[in-house]
Amino acid sequence: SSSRILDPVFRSKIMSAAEAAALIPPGANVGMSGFTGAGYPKAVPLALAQRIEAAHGRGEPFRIGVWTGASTAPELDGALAKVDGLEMRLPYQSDPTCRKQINAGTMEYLDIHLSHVAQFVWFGFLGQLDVAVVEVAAILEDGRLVPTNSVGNNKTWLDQADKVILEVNSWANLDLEGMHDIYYGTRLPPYRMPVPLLAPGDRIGEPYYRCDPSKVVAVVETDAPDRNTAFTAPDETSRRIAGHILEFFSHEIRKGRLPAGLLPLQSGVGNVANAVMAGLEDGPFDNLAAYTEVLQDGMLQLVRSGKMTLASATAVSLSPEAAVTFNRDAAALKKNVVLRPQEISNHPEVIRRLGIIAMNGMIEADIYGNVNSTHINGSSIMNGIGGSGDFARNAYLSIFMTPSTAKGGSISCIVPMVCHVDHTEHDVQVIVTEQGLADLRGLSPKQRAKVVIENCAHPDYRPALSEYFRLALDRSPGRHTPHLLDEAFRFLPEWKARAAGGR
Ligand code: 0RQ
Repeated sequence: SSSRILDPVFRSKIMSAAEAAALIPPGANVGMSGFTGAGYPKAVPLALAQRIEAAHGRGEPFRIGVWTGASTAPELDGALAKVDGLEMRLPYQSDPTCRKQINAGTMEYLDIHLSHVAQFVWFGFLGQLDVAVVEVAAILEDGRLVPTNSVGNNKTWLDQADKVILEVNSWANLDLEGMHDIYYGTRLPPYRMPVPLLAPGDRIGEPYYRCDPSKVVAVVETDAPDRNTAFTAPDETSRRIAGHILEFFSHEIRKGRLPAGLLPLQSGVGNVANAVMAGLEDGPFDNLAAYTEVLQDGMLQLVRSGKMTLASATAVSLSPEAAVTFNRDAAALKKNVVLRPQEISNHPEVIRRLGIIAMNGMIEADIYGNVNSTHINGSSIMNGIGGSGDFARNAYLSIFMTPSTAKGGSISCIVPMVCHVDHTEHDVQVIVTEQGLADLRGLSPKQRAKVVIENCAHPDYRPALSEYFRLALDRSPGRHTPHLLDEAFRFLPEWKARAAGGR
């Protein structure tokens, strides 16, 4: 694979992953590539984990801060968490070992909007970035870098870090060259200019990262596939949620509020999102486009079948099989797929201009339309807000979806009051469960409560929710958003346990 490292300056820095990891000191802030299971460094984090473990074995403290695009893979987050090497992690993550440590209070976690990360680093809000560890597909003669399957914050890491470690992964198809659009027009306030992107497929930057060669301290060669999680086939619940959404789209077209080819779609990851994509495959809508964060299996299928003509994202998030075929077919796919930095894929200005239809999963919603995407019982993190806030706040239509119950029906995902708010009632227009769809546009809080309970709550929980709402209407000191604060959380499992025990 050294044939992929054409610049002699970079060639002279080739070394092993262990030698490269030795250049990362304790306490460093390290910006790593990686967005979902795509484009993360495959070798240096593992070597660093070994180094940390050895240091801990000698009784020496060794932890680092890790900044990424979003979630990564077990070889990065998992490996570093298992050796207790993470002092601070940002932004979105979904690794089970990290989750355990964060919720035990032993790892700090900063969950910020994905579009904010790069600018926060440029603003100096997050402190100094010491090292960047970034995967690329090739280094050209003039030192420009060909990105792999995710862009994330890589441009910012390469620009901002004091030291740069590159991993050149020969698994990545060289045909990826030309798929990416790296925007170098960002300036800091007050000198910012409009982001000149008027359609999802517009290319406003360059296909390569730039990197000052004098900062490069190591180049490591790898040959390893991305590791994404597999999808299960859409189940009945997901298919019903997808069905309600597709019916809603048709209704909106009839009302003249959506064009026949819809508007550019954003869709989160997970089985419900994938079921919506599968539904679109068989649906009546053509010439679809996506302006989204991740390109998942269902969306790739829409591109392959010609139903979707353009998909813009910051990363691919494909099952292992789809990742292999995406890599294989990169030459053909780059006509229809653009990968961009996450501050552009999730840019509020662009999302507002293009009129995105945002579809995201959630943990729970309350009867007034506030949405919790991140917390269990108000205090434990599940994953993080990811890009859901970037899209929901600025979308043409902001849709949140969930099964009506969780944990085998023992928890209602429609509650009187969410125990943690990620998306306020002001940012949520549509709530969907397998029971039905609540269109909250133009409704007051009291009107919203009625439709959410009637259309979205599971029949087992509808009477209790209606009763809560009735009592709140009767007894709440204010009648705009009626609430009984000492009653609102009685849906929580703890409350139920207390109630069962005869409180
Ligand atoms: O846990 O598997 O242990 O049972 O939460 O829930 O129903 O499998 O749904 O995979 O779509 O995840 C909000 C977490 C939904 C996700 C969330 C439990 C449930 C299960 C997962 P188990 P499901 P999904 C842009 C968009 C934020 C980021 C985002 C997410 C687990 O969508 O992280 O939107 N979103 N990014 O049992 C207790 C409840 C529960 C509950 C669900 N009410 N109480 N547990 N669960 N509801 C894309 C990116 O940013 C990459």
